[in-house]
Amino acid sequence: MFDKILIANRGEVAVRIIRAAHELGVKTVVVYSEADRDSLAVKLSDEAVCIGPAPSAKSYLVIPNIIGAAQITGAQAIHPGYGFLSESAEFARACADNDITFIGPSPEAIEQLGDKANAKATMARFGVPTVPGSDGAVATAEDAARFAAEVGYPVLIKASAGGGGKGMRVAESAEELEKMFVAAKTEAANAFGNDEVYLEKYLSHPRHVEVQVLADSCGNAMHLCERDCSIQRRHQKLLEEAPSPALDEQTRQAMGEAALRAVRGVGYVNAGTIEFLLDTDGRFYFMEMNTRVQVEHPVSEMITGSDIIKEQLRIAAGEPISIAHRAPLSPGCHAIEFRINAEDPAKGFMPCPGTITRFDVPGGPGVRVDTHIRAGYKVPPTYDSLLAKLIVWGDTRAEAVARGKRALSEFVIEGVATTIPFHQAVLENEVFLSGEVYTDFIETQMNGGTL
Ligand code: MV4
Repeated sequence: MFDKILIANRGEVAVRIIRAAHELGVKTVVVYSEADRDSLAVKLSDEAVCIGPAPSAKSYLVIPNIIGAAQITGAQAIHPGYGFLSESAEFARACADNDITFIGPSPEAIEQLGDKANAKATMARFGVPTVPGSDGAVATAEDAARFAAEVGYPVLIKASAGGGGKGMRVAESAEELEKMFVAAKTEAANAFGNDEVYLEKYLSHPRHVEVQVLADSCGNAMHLCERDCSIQRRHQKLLEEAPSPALDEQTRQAMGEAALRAVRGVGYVNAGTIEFLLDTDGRFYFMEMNTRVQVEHPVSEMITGSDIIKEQLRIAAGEPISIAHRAPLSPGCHAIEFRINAEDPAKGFMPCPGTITRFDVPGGPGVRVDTHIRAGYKVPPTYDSLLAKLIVWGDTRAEAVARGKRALSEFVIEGVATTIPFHQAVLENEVFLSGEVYTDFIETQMNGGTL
């Protein structure tokens, strides 16, 4: 195991990684911007290095500053967390070039899976189900029209460099296709500097179900069941649960096996997530693979009794996954994560930076709070608005829901508006309680989130 690692992140995930490292007897260095000087991560870490001013383009995204901080402190490995440089092949390569272990997959894997058209074509070769479409980039509007005629309208044009919903266009008919093709290409060029697009049959009312995977360099690959992340607004997830209320045991097993074919096929090592769309007939299709640890990883930890961050450290150190002997895992309980953001649901989830004057966290059985916030904390306007993740679990979904209601009512945050009232409304919603949630749930069942 490493003696010392550096954490190239901030907020709750920096704290989460420090805790895992300390439990493994690994010392930590955290890098921080001037805005995060008084953060909990800086307080809990053995060492801390300031790497620049508040804007992330001048601190958390500056590769030479982070590599330099690792070198001067003697950190042997870097955990990138999520966001920032976590899916930068360039950063993973810079680590390798400086004899620092990147706690994540290889730069080649990040590159290969970061290109969505390529990732999809690769997965299809390994027998992972994919949405019918172009299975690779489409160069011209004529080619697009040919694929669209084959699979039938409506179709979705997606950017190869996209992901998370950016650069997508729906074409309802042949008449619309050329216009949407050009629009998607233009948007992709502007957003990503890469105008490559591919085409898929558009699925109506899908669910977003993703499988957490772990693979080590000793030949073990396993999955930690699935998460249902259908409750999103404008591609921002707000509530995630595990297992998915939409899967029967047979589909769960088939999805897990498909995820493992993907992992073994690409020779993937470390933690990752295979995203699937689940259609209304219970068929699932590969969407994207995320090559980082995700915000919602705790729900998988709670239903499988695992520690994904510790496993990431073991894997990066060349050790086997400690729970490999328990595979295949099945869900041991039901967990729900609520993202508590400094956002005002009444104002279209507008970010609300400001000073937290009171912060009383819930506790008791089946409750976990991952946060970097304390009373008196000033939420900077510079970064994402995630204040805390409330994770609850119980033997059944109903028990997890009851715990969620109880814990949300105990949670007191004053000084800024938060998403707590939104989550309380979700837990009273009959459609949510029935488990029939689709990616348009907030729009169609919750008035867009405006309470
Ligand atoms: C789709 C789709 C319907 N049909 N693909 C959105 C994010 C990106 N990763 C893929 N996305 C979608 N792809 C086909 N063929 C609908 C979506 C989609 C969506 C997916 C997951 C979660 C929320 C979503 C919200 C809108 C659209």
